[in-house]
Amino acid sequence: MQMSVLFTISRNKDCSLTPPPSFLFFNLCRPQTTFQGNPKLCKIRGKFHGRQRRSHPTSIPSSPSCSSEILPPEFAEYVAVLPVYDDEESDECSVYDHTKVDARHFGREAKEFIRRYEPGDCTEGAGDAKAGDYVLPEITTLLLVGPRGAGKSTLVNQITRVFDKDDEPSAPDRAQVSGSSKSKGTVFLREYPFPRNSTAICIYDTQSLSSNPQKNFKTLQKWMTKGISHGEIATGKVNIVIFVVDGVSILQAIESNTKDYIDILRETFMYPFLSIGDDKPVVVVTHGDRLSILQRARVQNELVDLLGIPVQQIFDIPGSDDYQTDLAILDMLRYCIQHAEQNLPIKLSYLLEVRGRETSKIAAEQLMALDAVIEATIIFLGIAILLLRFSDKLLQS
Ligand SMILES: Nc1nc2c(ncn2[C@@H]2O[C@H](COP(=O)(O)OP(=O)(O)O)[C@@H](O)[C@H]2O)c(=O)[nH]1
Ligand SMILES: [Mg+2]
Repeated sequence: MQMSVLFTISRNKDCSLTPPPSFLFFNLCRPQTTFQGNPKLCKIRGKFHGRQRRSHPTSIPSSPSCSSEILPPEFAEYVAVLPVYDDEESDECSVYDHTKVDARHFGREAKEFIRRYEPGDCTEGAGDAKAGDYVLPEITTLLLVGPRGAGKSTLVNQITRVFDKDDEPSAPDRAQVSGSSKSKGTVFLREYPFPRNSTAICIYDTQSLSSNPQKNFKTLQKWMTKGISHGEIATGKVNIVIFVVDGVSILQAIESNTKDYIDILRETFMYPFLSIGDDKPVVVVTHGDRLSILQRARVQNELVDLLGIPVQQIFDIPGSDDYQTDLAILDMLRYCIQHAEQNLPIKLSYLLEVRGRETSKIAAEQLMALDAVIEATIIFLGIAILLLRFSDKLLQS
């Protein structure tokens, strides 16, 4: 038996939490609930991934970085030391243990990151720009979009529960889930800050998309351009869209070759107003608890091909209440926050200041060049005068 340094968790310059290597391993083996740390299950997913060569690096694309500030203790470098066994069987066992430990730490850090989050936390350091140079939202707004029954309201309750587990374990669900004969599901837009008392981040549950894409586009365009509001609460701009789809329906549609369902889904997902900057919506696949591991992997890979997004932008979040699902939720939220901040607009005053600085730099360079020309001319004239005087004297003598 030997001892080995296993992983570090640190806050990156771009404000992302670096999942420990074994969490990446775990994360790439989505769906998390059943894949966690099990190399055999990862191999199953690998089979599908052979086809999917365009998957992007797991790290978030470079975002405006968060400066070289001294990190708060909870983001401080963490090093765990655990035993590693030599034989192959023990290796698997140890990878599993390590993955569990890694995942637990990642989960804690990610939860703490969201609890402490303030709009602008991840913007500092892009060029000279500071958080104050961006147009910061009062509250960062995530918008849930998806077909009826996809699980949008269930997801709101799951997100709330992840934080309620620490704060208020017996608190009731907030969003109305459809399915019971009494409930019509979500009828109006509803705002849900999370954690419940947050003033920094909220998620909007929406009425479901209809089977008429044109009608959907009209509503979506209104929400995305004019902002959304809940009752009399001030209207807010959407910072990122989460597209929720039911994995079971997708699989059924693929297997029965039901093109209509898939086409509407794709068309709606690709609707330009749902993209913010270059970011297409984040995808959450629900109902994984009703599918096998192979089927879940297949749904994810089909979505990669269908929607043209990297697998890291697709989160498998089944309606289960367990630690691995909580991790998947936290990972998805962290991704949403980072991407929302990357697309914040820069203030006009900052742009003018930068333009002014550039203009005066160019003017100074031009002046210096002019200065050099004048100096050269003076020297040339001086030499010419001296030569003329000299030749004059020669002629006189
Ligand atoms: N088994 C399972 N059921 C789910 C899941 N997500 C949602 N549901 C169920 O699907 C139905 C519709 O969910 P709801 O959240 O109201 O969908 P919405 O119309 O998109 O808001 C409800 O009966 C939920 O309990 C999931 O991941 N797994
Ligand atoms: Mg609903």
